[in-house]
Amino acid sequence: GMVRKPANFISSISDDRGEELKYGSLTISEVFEQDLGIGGVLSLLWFRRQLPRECTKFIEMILQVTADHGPAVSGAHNTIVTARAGKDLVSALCSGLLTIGPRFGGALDDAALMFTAAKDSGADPTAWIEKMKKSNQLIMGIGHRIKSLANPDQRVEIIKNYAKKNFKETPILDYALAVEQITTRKRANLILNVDGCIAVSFVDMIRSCGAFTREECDDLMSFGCLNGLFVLGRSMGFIGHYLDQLRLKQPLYRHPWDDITYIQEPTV
Ligand code: Q5B
Repeated sequence: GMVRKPANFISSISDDRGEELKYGSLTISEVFEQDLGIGGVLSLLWFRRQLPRECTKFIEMILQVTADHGPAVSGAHNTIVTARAGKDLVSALCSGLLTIGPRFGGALDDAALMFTAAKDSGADPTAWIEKMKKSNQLIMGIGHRIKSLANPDQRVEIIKNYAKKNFKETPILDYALAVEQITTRKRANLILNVDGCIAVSFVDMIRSCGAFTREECDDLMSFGCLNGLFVLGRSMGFIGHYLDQLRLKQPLYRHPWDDITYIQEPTV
């Protein structure tokens, strides 16, 4: 009989072979007939399932609150400098995206892992913070350069309020808020930040919506899908900054000498 050549690739999220493109098992026509929106499409392609409306709306809210945070943040700054060096849109976007990491915008997955492990272990928030300090570990999802108790972040309020109102339970968010109560006593800017609030609320969502097993929830966190949400959202802002610089016909950027401290040390 015929011997079938083993495939080099396997894929399970989309299919363009038939008459109509499919996302998961839904044709692109069905995606529009059912008005799934960006949250529904993302759920099909990232999670291979149709999530309830309160979840797809939450995903869309995450993309909206992370879309931009002004020109001063690391990623927008890089995008702007790259645009002004005459590079193309993709290069400027990539240059911005490459700054997303543990300090800026890329703290979501580790925040989810840390707070979830802490809550699941039954650790008391005060004891857990002390343990983190002793092991010299920063708590991902805590702290902000400019946001603080005196200058609260409305994005965090929006996400927090939605999670509280729409998810069956929010134990990980509640734990993170208990941690924030303690860290902000040390410094007013050690708040639960936008990365952290999205991360813990997202864990509460996937754990309580009934669409995922506990193992699938753990996998999603370990795969980096939460940082993926920030990357996707903030790409909107970075592209905006790129287009803005071209519109404003900005010249090559050169950092002023008087804003650099030159340290003269004898060459060894
Ligand atoms: N301390 C965010 O630091 C920042 C601590 C901490 C325990 C912590 C810092 C941090 C964890 C990573 C994280 C996401 C680097 C941030 C984002 C998106 C954004 C950005 C935007 C947007 C800020 C001073 C003292 C030291 C530290 C202690 C600080 N963080 N202790 N756990 N997590 N957080 N990143 O203010 O005793 O004086 O030595 O790494 O969640 O990226 O808008 O800008 O939308 O674009 O520079 O919102 O918190 O303070 O690092 O000098 O620390 O606080 O140990 O203590 P800062 P540092 P001590 S949201």
